[in-house]
Amino acid sequence: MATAQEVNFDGLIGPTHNYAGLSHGNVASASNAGGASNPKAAALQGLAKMRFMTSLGLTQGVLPPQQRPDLRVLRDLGFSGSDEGVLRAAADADPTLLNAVWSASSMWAANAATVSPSPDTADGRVHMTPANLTSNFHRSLETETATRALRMIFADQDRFAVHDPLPGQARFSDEGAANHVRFAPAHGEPGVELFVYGVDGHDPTITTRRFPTRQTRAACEAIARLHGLDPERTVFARQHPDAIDAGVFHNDVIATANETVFLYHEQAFATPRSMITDLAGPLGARLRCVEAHNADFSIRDAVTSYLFNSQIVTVPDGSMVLVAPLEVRENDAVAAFVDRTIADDANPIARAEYLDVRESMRNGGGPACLRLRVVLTEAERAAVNPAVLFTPRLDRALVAWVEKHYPDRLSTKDLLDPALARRCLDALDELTGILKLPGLYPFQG
Ligand code: SUG
Repeated sequence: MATAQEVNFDGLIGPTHNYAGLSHGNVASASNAGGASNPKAAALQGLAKMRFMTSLGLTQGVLPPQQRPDLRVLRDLGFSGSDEGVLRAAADADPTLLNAVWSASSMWAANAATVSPSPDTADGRVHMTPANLTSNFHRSLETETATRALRMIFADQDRFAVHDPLPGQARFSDEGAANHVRFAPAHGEPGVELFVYGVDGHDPTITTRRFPTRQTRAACEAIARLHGLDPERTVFARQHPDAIDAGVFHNDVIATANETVFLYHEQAFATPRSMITDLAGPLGARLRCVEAHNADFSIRDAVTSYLFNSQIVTVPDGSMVLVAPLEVRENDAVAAFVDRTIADDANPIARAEYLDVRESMRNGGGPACLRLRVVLTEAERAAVNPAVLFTPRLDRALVAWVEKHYPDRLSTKDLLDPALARRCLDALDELTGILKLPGLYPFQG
């Protein structure tokens, strides 16, 4: 068996984390809009999560936050004058523009890119396509720096191919790994990649009524082509429109997998039976489906608890651990389902662990949203920029950096403060020294 492991790269939660209600169709984002956030607590929760994952014996990486606030964007939109004047004028014209340039949304690294590991690709390299995130303005602003960061971290072009994002147009709307699931008997073996989309331009009659779809089939097909995937081992499936209308804005809110274990809700997909048949083609009897039924808990419970946004990970003794948000334990029906799943020997999930990522959860981001999975062989891992791999030393450096720079309260009126804006950029300048990503940010150019 090839020795490869899944490395999770978590988005470091930036100093401007706030609740702006920017994501229509994301129930948590809408319901917490305008509330005060705690960026320091958020970042420390994120670091505690990374620390916990390494305590399981796993390798953990860090992805840097974005340049926020990004006043360049406001200037590109015609606001001019001093920084203070630009912030004020944007707020007067359209507060959502101001919110967008302060958003710390790049913390949800599952949306940074789609990743195909080397056993799956025609040229034997790890392929990544940064997501264009065209569905939401604030998220579309992440693409440029995310691409640059991935190219700096995975710089060895003999081992890694970081593509350009797909064209930034609705036809190719792409939200990255949040709508992509990889199965394999073991991480290092050839896998089967499942691409999940909300809308198909060739069949637009099946669509949502309430909330927007975010991922197109055309985007999924383009990524599969770019990554050189074997069509026999690539499956495309449509999200159930009713699920999206219930708040399942990404597939990772309703389904997840690890190796051959597939955990999903019966209402996740438009045609679940044919999808399972397609997956079972190459995976055969090894596929272990853990299907939650409406009788277990409703789709609403799935959205509020974020069970499916847990990370299922294989730990060094070969067993699997479900790393879930605390909200799962607080929902009796969902918690009972987890207990039944653990007790059932038909799947290898041996235990559940619960993490507090509440600051992120209030914007609709659970444990799995915060991470980008990258399966790497030992040689590939050795080629990654080592300064972004989480060690006790990096942990200490990042905790000290957060304690030094982060506000412990942020509300809408703070977004008009040019001094806070400058402080955030000073913090990011220091961060590129810690993570050895010199010149990452446009303001450093
Ligand atoms: O795109 N929320 C993000 C949450 C992304 C979660 N990621 C995954 N499911 N993989 C989004 O909707 C809210 C920002 C705000 O409202 O302030 C936000 O962007």
